[in-house]
Amino acid sequence: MAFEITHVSALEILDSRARPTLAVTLTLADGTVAEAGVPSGASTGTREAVELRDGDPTRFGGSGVLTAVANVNSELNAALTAHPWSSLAEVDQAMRDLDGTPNKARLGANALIGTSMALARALAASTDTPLYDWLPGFGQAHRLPVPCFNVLNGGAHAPNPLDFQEFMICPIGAPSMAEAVRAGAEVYAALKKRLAADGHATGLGDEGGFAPDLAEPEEVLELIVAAITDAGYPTGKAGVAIALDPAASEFYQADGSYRVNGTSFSSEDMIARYAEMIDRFPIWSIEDGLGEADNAGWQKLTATLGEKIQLVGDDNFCTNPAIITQAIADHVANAALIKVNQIGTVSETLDAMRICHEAGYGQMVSHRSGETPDTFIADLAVATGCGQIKTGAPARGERIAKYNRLVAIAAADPALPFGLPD
Ligand code: 2PG
Ligand code: MG
Repeated sequence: MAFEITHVSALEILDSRARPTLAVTLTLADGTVAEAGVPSGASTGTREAVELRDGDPTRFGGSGVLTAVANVNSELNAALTAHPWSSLAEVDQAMRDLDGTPNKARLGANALIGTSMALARALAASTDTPLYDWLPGFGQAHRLPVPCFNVLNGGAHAPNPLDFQEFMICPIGAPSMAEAVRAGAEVYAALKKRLAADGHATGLGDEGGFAPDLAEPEEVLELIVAAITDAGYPTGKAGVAIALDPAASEFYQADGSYRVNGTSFSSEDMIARYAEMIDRFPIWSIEDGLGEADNAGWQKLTATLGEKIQLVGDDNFCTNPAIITQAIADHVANAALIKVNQIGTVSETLDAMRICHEAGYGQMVSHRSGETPDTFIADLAVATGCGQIKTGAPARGERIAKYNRLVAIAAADPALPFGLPD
């Protein structure tokens, strides 16, 4: 499939946290125009590809992205329009070569991922194919993913005393995409009622989940279980289960301890606490249960709980194929979080997912805490058949855009299966 790119340009736009990000527009020679909005994280892994920020304190407190925008408009536009191409992977590799650094620090992973996403979208549109059908998978059949709704926010995403970052409800037992989204919304509404009845604030954190002044994770889990029951759903994998992202790197201390609600815990203490939580609550998945620097702790965590639940690597994996390959060899985790901007091109994201698939590791496609209404990740989850996605609460436009896209895909293609892969 030879194709020509005639123009690539970028614009500095705002993300859902009022921070600048890029909108990239790409035009093919056949006239197809496609756009992509670039996500941006707050609890970032140290080995993520570099999000290029201007550092000019007179604009957006230094977080402007005009340099990355200029890199798209000048260097990337010149390189990508210079000659015909044969595949997305070829263009992604050419962008990496042009950047010339191991972590996309020169041109910016934000410049590259926006361009890569816009190109994938343009190529799909130019052949009149839905993006999820066009994206090259790796042998897993297309599948609608279980949506993991982050209904209660803490950590770096909310100004409350809660150290754990994300409490997600996952309607694994739902019969369809639409019913899963409905369950998410109904439990969310029930949780709001519970919180209000208990005198807690119902203001929202960055990902649309409630951000009450609660500090103990177990207290939150009790409320969520009550809300699932209030909404009339069974708890657990047959109905609505719970996933956690403590984002433990954020409360990992220099002395190797974890500080949760003012108390210090060793890695072993944290593992024991998770084991207790799993016994008490219908938790099926824990992401970043330990910090990215605590590889030995991660190995113990995996050996202790890896047969019982899904253990997802995020800050320690960074959607990086090489890092994930090493982690698989080290028996760290049994699943990876997949964030396109963590690695910086769509092709490398797909590589990371393929490596996980081949090793029997799960893959959870993910948004970032800073988002735009872009719905690329919804199609990515369906294309790869990974069976799971987290993209925030069933609230706030930039979050529900992804869930609504999944509902639309399900309606357009009723033969698509829903749920976790077998
Ligand atoms: C995470 C993400 C997304 P951020 O830790 O998994 O929920 O947060 O985008 O801030 O890294
Ligand atoms: Mg995470």
